[in-house]
Amino acid sequence: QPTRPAQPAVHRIAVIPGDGIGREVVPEGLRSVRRAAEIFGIELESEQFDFASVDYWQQHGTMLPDDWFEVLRGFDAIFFGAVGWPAVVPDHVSLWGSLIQFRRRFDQYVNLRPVRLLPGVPAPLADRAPGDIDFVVVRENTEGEYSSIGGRIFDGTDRETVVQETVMTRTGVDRIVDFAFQLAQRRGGHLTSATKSNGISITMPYWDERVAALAENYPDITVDKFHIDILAAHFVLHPDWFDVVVASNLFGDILSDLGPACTGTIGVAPSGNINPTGEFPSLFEPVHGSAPDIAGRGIANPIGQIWAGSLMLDHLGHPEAAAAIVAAVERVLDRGDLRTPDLGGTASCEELGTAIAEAIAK
Ligand code: GGG
Repeated sequence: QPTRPAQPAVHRIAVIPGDGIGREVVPEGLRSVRRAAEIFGIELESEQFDFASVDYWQQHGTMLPDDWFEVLRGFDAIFFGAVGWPAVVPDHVSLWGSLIQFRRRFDQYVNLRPVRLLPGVPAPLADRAPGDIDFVVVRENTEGEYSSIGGRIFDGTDRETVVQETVMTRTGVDRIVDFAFQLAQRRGGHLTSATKSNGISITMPYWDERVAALAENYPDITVDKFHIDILAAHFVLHPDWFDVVVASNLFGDILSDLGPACTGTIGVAPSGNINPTGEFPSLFEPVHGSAPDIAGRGIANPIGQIWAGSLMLDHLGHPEAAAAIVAAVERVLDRGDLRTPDLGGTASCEELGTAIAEAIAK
């Protein structure tokens, strides 16, 4: 992996709640991060920003201020909630105007999305035992199918035509696949690649070719590949097969919602948008979006955001504090008395968040 500079004594965190349930889960994530910092003697400073939200867009006509890059690059990490409020701004405008800018300008080319079946999840939601499902989706985060290259012509006629290009560069593919191989080496020694080279006849065969080329550097890793359609089926039927799954931007996005759904709810899933060199801040968020359907009701599951806080502390060089947060999540869920509605309970976001923060211990 690229070498990261030594971590500073005081970590500066930029907090961006964003939209919808992002504003409800971010305070709960921070509650656990601050509690873990207190227990483990970690010094944190945070500053909250109102941009990258639809409210900001309504006031300024843009998602971000002109100087966002200079402002945010001074932080050690970004703690992000969710973006999107389609009743006011089309989703592609809010996403491309905020999160995608962060990922690209800060070269957060790794999107790390762990999937783990947590204890205490009701059986009908996830018909497996903890330990059966434990893998990581490594999503390419700066190119691929997320591209703004294309266009539309003959608008409003029966010849209306739209075209959008997928972009894969050798640097972009090699660095994410190499990251995934190294992660597989530190975990179970098994890498799965998501492809669709039978139907997508230029970029996906190239992806497969680069995976095969890099595999030669890792003779100890077992590599398999599946077309995305059957891979999705295997996620549902055999989630225990997987250890590290590497995928392009779009396939990784889909798989990293499907994986946690197989563990009962996507409400628990975290996401680390990592700049492995440390030249720029990395960004930590839940996998879920702003969920306008439940926003404002105080019932969102805060675990995805809390677990994202654990990933952030790990990235900042505090693995014990990170592990203590995940252990607290597991303890509280295992008790079974506090669950948000997505987990079949009636607890509020704040009740579950408070209980988890209080359960963090050395
Ligand atoms: N917390 C993540 C979030 O707000 N996601 C909104 C979304 O649509 N994300 C798409 C993506 O991650 O590419």
